[in-house]
Amino acid sequence: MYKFSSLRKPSVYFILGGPGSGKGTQCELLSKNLKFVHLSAGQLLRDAITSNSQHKITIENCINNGVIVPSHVTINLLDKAIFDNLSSETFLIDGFPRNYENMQSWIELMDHKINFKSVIYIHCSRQNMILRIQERSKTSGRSDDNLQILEKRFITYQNDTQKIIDHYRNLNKLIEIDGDNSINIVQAQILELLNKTLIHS
Ligand code: UP5
Ligand code: MG
Repeated sequence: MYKFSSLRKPSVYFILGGPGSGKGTQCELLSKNLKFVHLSAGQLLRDAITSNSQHKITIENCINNGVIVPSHVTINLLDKAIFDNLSSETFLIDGFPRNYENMQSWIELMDHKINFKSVIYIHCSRQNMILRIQERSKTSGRSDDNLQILEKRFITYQNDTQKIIDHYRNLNKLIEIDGDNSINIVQAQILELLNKTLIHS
């Protein structure tokens, strides 16, 4: 049973950007500053591997090849994470949708249940993204934090995810942020632009 049926639909922002652009870092800060709930699609998939989900092998293969997990798997995890969590009305979905299949399936399965707000796009130079992932790889324990898989993640990002970013830009639903700045400056820019869009919405 849909828990929000008699209440307002949960609001959703998508956060997109390349590997290491700062999506997770900024979402964590936003969740503290604005009391939004941060849902990292990538982390939900990594958790599904750890908990031996029926899709474990599929997810592992995709992550270790830098390609995108079939939409029904990711959307099922996101759906549960949103509707099992009644602590907030606003969710930041980090790292999704990454391709047209993700976006179309989301529209089909989820759009009627949520209130889509906009996409926060953190753009960042490739050089900075590589440096950050290299640094993070020392402690992250992530199987995809190595140069070989990182290259594949960049290819997927360029071939698939950039088109989704362009799509939302054309719809005038994209909040663009310069992710090459320091963590605090990036956060301040996001907060400023979110405030503007909230005032005008
Ligand atoms: N850092 C962050 N911001 C900084 C700044 N402004 N200045 C200096 N340093 C900064 O940041 C990375 C590192 O940089 C951190 O050490 C941070 O301190 C520092 P982080 O915030 O973690 O960057 P993020 O953009 O979140 O990078 P991440 O590697 O998580 O992005 P990816 O998009 O590559 O990874 P994700 O976890 O989203 O997906 C992993 C894989 O899961 C995908 O490749 C794919 O196979 C699969 N996936 C799907 O199939 N479908 C999905 O919907 C989602 C994922
Ligand atoms: Mg992340």
